Amino acid sequence: MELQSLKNIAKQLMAGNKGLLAMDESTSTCNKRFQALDIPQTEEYRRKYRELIVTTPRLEEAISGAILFDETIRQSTADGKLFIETLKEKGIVPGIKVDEGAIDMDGFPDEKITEGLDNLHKRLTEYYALGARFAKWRAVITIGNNTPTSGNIKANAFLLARYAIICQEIGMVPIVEPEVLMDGNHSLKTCAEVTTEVLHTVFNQLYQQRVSFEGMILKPNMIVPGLQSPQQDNADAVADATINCFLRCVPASVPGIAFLSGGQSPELASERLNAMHVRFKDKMPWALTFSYSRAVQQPCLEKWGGRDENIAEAQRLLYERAHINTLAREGKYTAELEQQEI
Ligand code: 5MM
Repeated sequence: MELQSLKNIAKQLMAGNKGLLAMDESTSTCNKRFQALDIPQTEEYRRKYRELIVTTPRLEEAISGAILFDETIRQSTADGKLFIETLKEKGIVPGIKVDEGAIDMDGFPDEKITEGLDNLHKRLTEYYALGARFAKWRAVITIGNNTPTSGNIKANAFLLARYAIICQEIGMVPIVEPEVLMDGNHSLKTCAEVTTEVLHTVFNQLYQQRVSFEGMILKPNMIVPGLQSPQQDNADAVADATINCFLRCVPASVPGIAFLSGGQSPELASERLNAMHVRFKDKMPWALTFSYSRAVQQPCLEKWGGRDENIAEAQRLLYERAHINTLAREGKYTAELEQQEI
């Protein structure tokens, strides 16, 4: 492992005011999103949609890295250029989702465990040869009456750490994504307590498995109340809870933190990222940005709807949402931006 080259990749991913674009929906997740909009759930339509994304004009002004899925990394534009080549030409670093999804965890009712460690070294070696320079693995933690259990948190953290050290050995920056889900009626305080426990456990496991913190990126949830909670705290409260938790749990040697959106609306995901930068300017040791899927893609996907005649406007909406998040990363987001056409 060349630590300096991992650091360079991480630096490129966290550069300036840019963020990451998660376009790594597995076939079943992508089909679910297509089905909701009556878009045909075929490989060709998934390809068309990913072509729309990677060929979006000016995407590279807002996006530093794009996370692909196994099907997507092998696909090409209609005129035969591999998506990965299109991204590289734009200066966007290609990445790859390598977990194989979260399944029910045997012995732990209502909890999930992520699969994908088998043959991971071999799979990563192939992805590296294809041009991917970072990877992503998502663990899912559920807040419920009796969850999460420490057994579930530890098992997920161990897998994240094994995945991360394998990536680093191959020369790829691991994005470590422990997601505490927003589902439930729990409070902001409960989300903070659970996220704190999860992050401490994950960083302990990363340390045990000899992962270099300097050569990784954390992709966490924001600390938010459950979607069904009667008390929906404002962006300042979310910002304070989130960054105070990270200041306690995330080592300063980690170069970057890039949030998932987790089902927040595009507007809330931008407003909350912005509040963190406004309230903690110069107080954070790591770069802090976005790695959204739904909160960047949703308006674009809805506009496209599977129709060629909508591609240009859908691409404009994708760029607009990515651009708004670069402003949030600078603490320059305002609600008025949502009314303007960018
Ligand atoms: C949490 O999901 C990740 C971030 O997306 P959001 O910003 O929409 O929350 C995302 O990268 C996710 O890991 C991929 O979409 C793959 O998910 P599946 O469920 O298909 O494995």
